[in-house]
Amino acid sequence: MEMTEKLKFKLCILGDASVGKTSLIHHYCEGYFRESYLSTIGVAFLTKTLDMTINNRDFNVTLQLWDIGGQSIFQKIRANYLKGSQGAFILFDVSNKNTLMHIDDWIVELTRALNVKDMSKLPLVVIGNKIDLDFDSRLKKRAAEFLKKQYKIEIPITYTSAKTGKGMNEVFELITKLMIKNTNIR
Ligand code: G3D
Ligand code: MG
Repeated sequence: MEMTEKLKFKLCILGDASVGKTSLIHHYCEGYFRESYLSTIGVAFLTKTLDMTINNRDFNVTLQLWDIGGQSIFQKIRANYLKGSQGAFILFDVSNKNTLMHIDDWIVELTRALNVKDMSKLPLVVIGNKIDLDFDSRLKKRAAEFLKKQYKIEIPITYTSAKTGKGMNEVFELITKLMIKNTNIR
C-alpha cells in the first residue's frame, strides 16, 4: 500500500496594505474572521496542514504562510523573507481598484526576489478579496484582461471573502496543487 507523502511548502501572501492578507490567512488557519488585526509590522507566519489526493497519491502538506507587510517601507527586508517561497498569493481588494493596478508591481517584486525567469514555473494565484462588499461587476473581466495583457501565461485569478470564508478553502487547495505539481516528485 502506498504511503502518504509528507510535503512542506512556504507560501507568501502579498498585496497592498488593507487588502485582507492577514484576515485571509487567520480565517483559514484559525477558522474564524476577526474584525480587527494590528497592521502587520514586517512579517509573521502561521502554519496549516492539509491532506490532498492527486492522481491516487496521498499527500499531507504543511503550509507555512508568510504574511508579509504591504507598506513600501518594508520593501528592502521583504526580499529576504520572500526567498525560498514555493508559491505566492497576490491579493487585491475588489472594492478598491487601485489595489488591482498594483498587482503588476507585486509580481515584479516577487519574481525578482525569487529570481524567476519563467513565470509558468511559479505557482501563483491572484486573489480578489472582499467579495462580500459591493463592487463593480465589470472588475472581474477587467482583472482577467489586465493580467492576460501583461503576461503571456494564464495566471489564475480567484475571488474570496476573508470575512465569510467564501472561496477560501478552494484557493488554498488550488495553490497547494500547483506547488505539488511544481515539485515534480516521483
Ligand atoms: P492586510 O493584512 O492586507 O493589511 P487586513 O489587511 O487583513 O488587516 O484587513 C484590512 C481591513 O479589511 C480590516 O478592516 C479587515 O477587517 C477588512 N477585511 C479583510 N478582509 C475582508 C473581507 O473579505 N471582507 C470585508 N468586508 N472586510 C475585510 P479594519 O476595519 O480593521 O481596517
Ligand atoms: Mg496585515
